[in-house]
Amino acid sequence: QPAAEQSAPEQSAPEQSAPSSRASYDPELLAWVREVAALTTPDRIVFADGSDEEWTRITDKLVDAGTFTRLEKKPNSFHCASDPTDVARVEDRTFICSLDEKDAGPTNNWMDPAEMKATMTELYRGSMRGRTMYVVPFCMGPYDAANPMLGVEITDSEYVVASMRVMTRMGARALELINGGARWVKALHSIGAPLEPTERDVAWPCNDTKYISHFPEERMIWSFGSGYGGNALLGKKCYSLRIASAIAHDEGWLAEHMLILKLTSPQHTTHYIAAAFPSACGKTNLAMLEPTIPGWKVETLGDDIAWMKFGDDGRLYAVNPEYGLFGVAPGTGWGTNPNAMRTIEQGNSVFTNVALTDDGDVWWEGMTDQPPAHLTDWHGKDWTPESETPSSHPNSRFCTPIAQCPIIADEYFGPTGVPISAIIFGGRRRDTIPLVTESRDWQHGVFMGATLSSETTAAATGKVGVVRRDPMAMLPFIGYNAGDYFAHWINVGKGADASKLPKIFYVNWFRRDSADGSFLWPGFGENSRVLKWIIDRLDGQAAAEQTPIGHIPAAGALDVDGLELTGDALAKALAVDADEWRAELPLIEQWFDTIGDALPSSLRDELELLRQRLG
Ligand code: GTP
Ligand code: SPV
Ligand code: MN
Repeated sequence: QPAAEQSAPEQSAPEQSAPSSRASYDPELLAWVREVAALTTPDRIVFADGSDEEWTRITDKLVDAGTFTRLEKKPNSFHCASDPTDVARVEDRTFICSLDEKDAGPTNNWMDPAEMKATMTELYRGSMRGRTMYVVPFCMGPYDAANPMLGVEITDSEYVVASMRVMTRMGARALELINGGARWVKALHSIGAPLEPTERDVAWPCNDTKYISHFPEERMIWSFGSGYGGNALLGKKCYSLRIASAIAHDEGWLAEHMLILKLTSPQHTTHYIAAAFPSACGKTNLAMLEPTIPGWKVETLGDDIAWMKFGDDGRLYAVNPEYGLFGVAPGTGWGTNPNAMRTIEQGNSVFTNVALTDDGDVWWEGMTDQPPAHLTDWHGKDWTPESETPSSHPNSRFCTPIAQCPIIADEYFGPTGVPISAIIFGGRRRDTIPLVTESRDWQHGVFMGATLSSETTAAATGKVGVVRRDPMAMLPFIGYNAGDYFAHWINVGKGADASKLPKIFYVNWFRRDSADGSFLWPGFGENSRVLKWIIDRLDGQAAAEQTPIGHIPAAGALDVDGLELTGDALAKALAVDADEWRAELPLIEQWFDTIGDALPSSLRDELELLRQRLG
């Protein structure tokens, strides 16, 4: 007897969690659940309903298993330490399995879909033995969107079920929409750690062999071997960026690695801004910024992903498909990001790979000026301020409901999204890139995005601090050919009324003084000064200086009232050094060469124009 038939109804504990009879299930869902169960041979199948009772059951189970430690100091919150080898996205194990290799493009790993399925089928065979298989229906973005973006993740990880409940709209309502005939994405996940009857489980089961595979034509995801966020919470990067970017390309919209914020001036004019920075380069911080300039207000709509579509009025509207925040912990503190601290203080959160305090709270580098005298570090070892290694992994994360953010904008809860006035690209560069630059026009802005460069961070495995091109902060997330992606961006501009398009800017909070290596710009709340200049530019209120790379704030145009900057730090932060930029030209050329034939000729033209302007 097929496993699903045997156990699905009676195992899904609360009665309202699953449809009352099998007949009302979407037939494709039921067939897929049966097929996966037959392959992975779990002991039990549970349909997740997203209820509070289920959360309690799952988190209790994780506490019993030693995976979670319940926090004394934050309500309904948990500490979790992963296996030390399973702490970040694995870009070298991430694949776009398009039918034709050229559709994956030169920036993605590719494998023939049939070959990938054959390989992974053998990995999945029996991979859920001794475990529970959860069927997790979810919706990215509002349920009442014109076309709700549904998915079902099958997983054998309780950590994933708990995290999906925080990060997505998950459970009974999503299942109802699916059973009602809405389209949905299949997302299969196994940690790849079958349990023998006598075997004791480890706190963080995973597998050394990892695959994060995407089948863009089938709108399907297969993930194996990892329990970490971006590898395992398949609604996030896999669906909302890699698969969604392929859908967006087909349908004429944009799925981007962007925060969304609402900015209100002292005169009560409001603007919505979207900003793309690579992983661990400041999106969450900018999204919740507390302005240091009087009278300005920021409200949050999203901190990682934006889906942008044209409205009937010709403007580009952005929606955040996520329901939670999966933020970088280190560096998050009352001084840098008080709104993130207020969000997590309310509880209902999971903290992974941070340190545990002796009184049952979490701590990480940068949370407070003075570290506690004693901690249990993310390896479970004693830690004191004298310890030589950090208490928390540099990519440790808090996972918390976005609705708890004290400055969440009301518009977050609406179905249509918000009209974007400005798009900001940014990277982490110690030199060359000025604090802020305004593009000359849409095409030049796309050139800025397409040539964006940034130092690698701990958000992905591999070397940290290496400068690489990270176009639109999407290098690891474009679900198809990067050249076609650039052409799509150009076309989005061509098809629109130019006066209604967002203006494009490029920022760099991370430029350093070559003399002592310190940051030239204080960042965080002070970034409101840059946002103000950007908004004033849109309204024709701020002065700019033309440079070969675009417009930068004219002398005195950036509001630095009350800001104490040492010496010529501001001038250095804003400087356009022609020699540094001439050194950048061959690197951009090389990058464009790797993109090959699919690169739009207009981007080559932009490079040529830049070369000419630099002289
Ligand atoms: P992902 O969640 O990986 O996509 O990262 P993110 O882009 O949301 O980055 P986040 O805001 O979490 O910031 C990453 C790191 O950069 C943290 O350690 C921050 O403290 C630091 N950071 C953020 N903004 C600034 C800034 O303006 N200046 C400086 N110097 N550091 C910053
Ligand atoms: C990122 O790496 O850009 C993140 C965290 O936002 S993850 O969920 O791992 O993708
Ligand atoms: Mn991210």
